[in-house]
Amino acid sequence: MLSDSKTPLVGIVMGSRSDWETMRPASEKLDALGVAHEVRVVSAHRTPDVLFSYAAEAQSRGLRAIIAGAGGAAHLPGMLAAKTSVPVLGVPVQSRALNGLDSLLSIVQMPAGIPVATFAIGVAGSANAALFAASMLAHDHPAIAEALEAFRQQQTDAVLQHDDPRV
Ligand code: RP5
Repeated sequence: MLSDSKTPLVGIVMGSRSDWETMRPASEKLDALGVAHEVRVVSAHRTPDVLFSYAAEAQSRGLRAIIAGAGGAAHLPGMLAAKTSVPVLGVPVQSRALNGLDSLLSIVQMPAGIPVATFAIGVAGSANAALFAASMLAHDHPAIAEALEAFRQQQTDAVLQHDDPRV
């Protein structure tokens, strides 16, 4: 993808290709804000060795945040956080069987000492994880700070310009 061409600052990973529709808004938001990022499927259960090497190399490859989406027995964010001190932002995928409550509880209930910042279930959490990652980077990247401010202003303007819900 386009954003892979520059050294990625953010890694977006997910447990399965089936998580992509949930994680797509994270990638789109980072693209819109000009945040270089990569997107990979990394499964805690089906490719555990890839998970370990991804976490082990994250810091030295320049990643400053990892957005990790997973559903059901959602061990990916927690296991990444166990193996790297790069901040992990967990996104619970809305599972078919239990609507994502299983994912949320799997991700949010981390033991003290291994933090995962946990976001809302589904696409809102995915978009917000990207905005949060951009905020984390803004201090050291003025262009990202500017893009974030512009986004927030546009969002506010859009609400104010259409504040009558009947039209
Ligand atoms: C998790 O299992 C993935 O994150 C996904 O949300 C869920 C189901 O995966 P698939 O069976 O669709 O590959 O590991």
